[in-house]
Amino acid sequence: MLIKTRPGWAIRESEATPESVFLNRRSLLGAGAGLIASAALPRIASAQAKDPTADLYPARRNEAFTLDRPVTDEDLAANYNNFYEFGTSKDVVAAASRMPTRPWTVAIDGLVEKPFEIGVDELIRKMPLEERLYRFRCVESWSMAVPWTGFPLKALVALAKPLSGAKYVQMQTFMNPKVAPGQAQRWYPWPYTEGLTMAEAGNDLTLLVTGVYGKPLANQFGAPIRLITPWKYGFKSVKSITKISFVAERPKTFWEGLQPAEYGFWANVNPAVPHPRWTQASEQVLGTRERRPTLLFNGYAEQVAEMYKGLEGERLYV
Ligand SMILES: Nc1nc2c(c(=O)[nH]1)N[C@H]1C(S)=C(S)[C@@H](COP(=O)(O)O)O[C@H]1N2
Ligand SMILES: [Mo]
Repeated sequence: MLIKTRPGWAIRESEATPESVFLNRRSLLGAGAGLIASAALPRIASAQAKDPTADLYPARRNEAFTLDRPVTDEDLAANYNNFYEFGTSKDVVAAASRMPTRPWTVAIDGLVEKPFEIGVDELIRKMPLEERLYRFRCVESWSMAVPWTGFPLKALVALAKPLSGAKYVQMQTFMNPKVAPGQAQRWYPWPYTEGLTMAEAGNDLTLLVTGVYGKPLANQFGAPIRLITPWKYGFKSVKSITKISFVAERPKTFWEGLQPAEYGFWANVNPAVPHPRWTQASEQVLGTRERRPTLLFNGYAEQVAEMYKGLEGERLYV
């Protein structure tokens, strides 16, 4: 993601280049990039086969969630990631593969009946896993269509038994600069933090995701568990979650902490509200030459618009 007041050290060529030019150059390099991708695959594939929950995949697809476009090629989606803990380029596969994802516990704390920690495998086996096809829209204005596997966040909320004072759910990524070199860069407000209102956390669309493309999550996608809120810009979808806290106050999120004028708490997709430095009216569909008009709430208005009634004074689309 681009930050406005970035000093020289923050600029990388891929960021300094307009996205469309970068993508085209990438597809021109197609053959070479493909070789790199397939050379990386066997190791990733075997790591996923060893995943203690591998037997749960592929999960049953919930046919209620349909797409208006083809699913993005797996090779492309798995090699074009934002995961700043492992660098600011889209190529984080190798660095992220060094992240140990077991044992992994998720702490549930804050305003709940009784705080607890749960091993991620126990959690995954308790929860109703299903596959859903969702559109995914990054604030940088590229988009994908992805078959995620996971369970509704509301199932975890039920398990957590929040108290009535809980108004928001805060979710955080692990903190370990030895594993994640990006976290040694102190000017970022680590650990990566995101949040939702209780209403958003309880929405049917809101998923905790543990798999993709019919397999457990590969590390670069945010293994072993990450959020997906398909009507919001991708930066809300926090990866590699270790802590879920029920809180009374709106959490300060990672990107908000870095650049509040450009990235806010709500981050709902809206083609009519430009980013301060680029339009959000259309999106580059990854893997194609197509620019498509962006849809309000990324096409999920029917399921989510109701939640924002009465909040018109908020910056809902930044
Ligand atoms: N912990 C963490 N979560 C993160 C990010 C990150 O840098 N660190 N990047 C976000 C952004 S900007 C996007 S677009 C999505 C990318 O998800 P993907 O790589 O699975 O496509 O992850 C989001 N979650
Ligand atoms: Mo993003």
